[in-house]
Amino acid sequence: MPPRAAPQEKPRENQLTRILTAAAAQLGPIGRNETRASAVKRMIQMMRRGKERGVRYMVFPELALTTFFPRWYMEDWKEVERFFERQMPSADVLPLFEAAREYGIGFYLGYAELTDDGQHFNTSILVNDKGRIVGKYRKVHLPGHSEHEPQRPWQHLEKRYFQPGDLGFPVWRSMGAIHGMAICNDRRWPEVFREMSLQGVEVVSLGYNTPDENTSASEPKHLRNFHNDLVLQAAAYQNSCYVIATAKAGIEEGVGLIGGSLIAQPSGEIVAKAQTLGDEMVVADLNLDATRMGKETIFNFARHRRIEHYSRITGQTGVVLPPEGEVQGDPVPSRHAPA
Ligand code: ING
Repeated sequence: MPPRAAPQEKPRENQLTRILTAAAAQLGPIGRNETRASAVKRMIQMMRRGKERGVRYMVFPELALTTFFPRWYMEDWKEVERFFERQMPSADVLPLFEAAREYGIGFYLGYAELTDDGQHFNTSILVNDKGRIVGKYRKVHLPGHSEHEPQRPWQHLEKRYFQPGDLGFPVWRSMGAIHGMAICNDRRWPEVFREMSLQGVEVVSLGYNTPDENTSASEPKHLRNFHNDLVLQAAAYQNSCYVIATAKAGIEEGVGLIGGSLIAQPSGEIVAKAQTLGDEMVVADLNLDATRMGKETIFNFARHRRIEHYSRITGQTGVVLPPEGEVQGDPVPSRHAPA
C-alpha cells in the first residue's frame, strides 16, 4: 500500500488573509448655511480617529458637503447651483484629499456635480489611500418628483435637480479589493448590485440621505429603518460582497433623516451598525476572501444563472399585465368513471 500523502494543509477558517479595515463614516445633520469647510473639517476629524483605529478606507454619505437641498423647491437655478461642485476637489475639499494621503486612508464621497457642459448629477467618487480619484459614479435611480408639490411637508426634488446617471455601474481594483459604488435610492434596486457582482465586486460603498417619514403615502415610520437593513443585507448575500452604507442622519433643517449606517458581510449578516444619529464611525475588518465561498458555490453565476429566461429585466421598463379573464385550467380525470 503506497504511503498516503500528507493531507494538504487547508487554510484555517479564521486565517486572516486579505483584510481591508473599513468604516462607514456617518455624518449628523449639515445645516443649509453650514460651509463646505465645516463639513470637511468634521470628516477629517473622523479620518484622524480612523487612523488611530487602523482604518484604511472610509465611506462618507450621499451629498456629504451640503445639506440635502432637494427637500426645498427653488425656482432660481442660481440658488440651486450653490449646492453643486464645479470642480473636485475644490479648494474647500482639498484638505480631505490631503488628509487621505497623509493618513493613508481612501474614501467614498458623495456630492452634487455640475459638469463643464452644465449637466447636474448626484455623484460619488472613490479616492484611494494616496488621495487620487480612481472612480466616479452618478446616481441612476432618482426618487421623488420633479414638480413642486406644496401639499407635502417637505419636497423630494431629485428628479428636478439631477439627471439620471450616465456612467452605469463600473467597478475598480483599488486598495487590494474590487470596489463598486451606488447612491441612496439605488440600494432599493437589486439590478444595481447584480450589475456590479457580474463584474466580481467585493465591496459596494454607498451613502444615503433617507427621510424618516414617507411623504408620498402613509407608512409606519419604523419601516424606513427595516427597509434599509433589508435591502442592504439582501444585496450583500445575493451578490456575495461586503456593503458599506453610510447615512447623513439626524434632524436636518427640521426634517428627520434615518441613521442606521452599517457594514454587511457576504453572509448577509450585519457586522457593525451605527448607534447614534450624529457623526459616528462604524468600523469593521473586511475579510475580502469571505466573498469567495458565495461566488464559487451558491452564487456561482456562470454555473447557475439562466439568462435565457431573464429578458424582461432589461427589455421591459414597467409592468405588462397578463390578459384579462381567469385562467380556466385543464380538467383533471374524475375519480369515478362516468355512470
Ligand atoms: N432618499 C430616499 C431613499 O431612497 C426614498 C428616498 C425613501 C425613496 C424611501 C423611497 C422610499 O432612501 C434618497 N436620497 O434617495
